[in-house]
Amino acid sequence: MSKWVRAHTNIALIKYWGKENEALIIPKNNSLSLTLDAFYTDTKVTFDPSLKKDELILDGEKQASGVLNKVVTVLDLIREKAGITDRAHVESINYVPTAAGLASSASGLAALAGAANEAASLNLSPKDLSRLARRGSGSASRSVFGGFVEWEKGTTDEDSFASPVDDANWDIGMLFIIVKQAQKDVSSRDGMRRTVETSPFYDGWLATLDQDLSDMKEAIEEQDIEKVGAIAERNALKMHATTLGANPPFTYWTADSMVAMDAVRTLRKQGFTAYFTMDAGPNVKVICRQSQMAEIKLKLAEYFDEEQIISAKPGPAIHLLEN
Ligand code: 2P0
Repeated sequence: MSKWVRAHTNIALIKYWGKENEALIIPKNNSLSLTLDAFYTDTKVTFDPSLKKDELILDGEKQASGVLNKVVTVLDLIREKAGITDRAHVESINYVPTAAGLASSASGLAALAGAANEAASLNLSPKDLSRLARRGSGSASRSVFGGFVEWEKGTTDEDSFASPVDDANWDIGMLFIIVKQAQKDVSSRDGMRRTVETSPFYDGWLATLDQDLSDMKEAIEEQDIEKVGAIAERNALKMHATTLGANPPFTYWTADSMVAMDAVRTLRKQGFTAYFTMDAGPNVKVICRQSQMAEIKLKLAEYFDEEQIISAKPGPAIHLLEN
């Protein structure tokens, strides 16, 4: 039955960067993320025999069929499993502050997997939902769960999925610094492919990941936010270093990203718990204590407009909405 499903975005503290298998989206390494409450996607899928093609209405606007590749991939997998041949009408609403420039593939493809599962009455387990979301977008595999989540890379379609690590019900939060977009992004899909194929730094990145991951899990278990932040920050810097070695080289950093990273280092010198991470775009995310978030936000307002800074707390797993 058609039902609205909500999935929250997640930010990786140990990054996913590179695929072992492009078609199945099997990653080169395990990644670990925090699901957040502030950004999410609501989606409803309806299979409709009168449709000739799948269609997506995103925030009230019908999308061109050229941008539906990831959506059709997930719908085809559901159709195959359920023996459905009808095309689907997909309605989706992204709850991301206007002009935030935040990619929403993690929450978007997870919500789609959940909504398609409902529409096809497949009753998939969370694990199978994670595997399905992964086929749409790798990071979406992690948005099926709340709190801290690890995506186990696996080696096949069957054993590559995410699972919960910790509910994050402690004093941790994240501030998003939404910097102004300067130029067109290299998509994360193209960026990671180019890095794997051409960057001499890629092997160096992979070589340190097991250590980062086990240190991170230990830090989470100890609820040691200083340690969580420090590991996340250096993991992100290593990931971004690989892009500079690619051919042609590229970076997701802009001048404003550098200002934000520097502001976080200054906060740290002033005694705040604050560490940054960055993804395939210029925005900077600050790992901090929820209890210090208001004060840190004020400090960051010395560098950025207040509406560029958004607070987030740990968020829940994918779930059905009432109506
Ligand atoms: C992550 N990113 O772990 C990493 C860090 C960006 C930088 O996952 O090709 O949209 O659809 O699997 O999941 C963004 O990549 O890529 C991403 P595909 P996805 O969050």
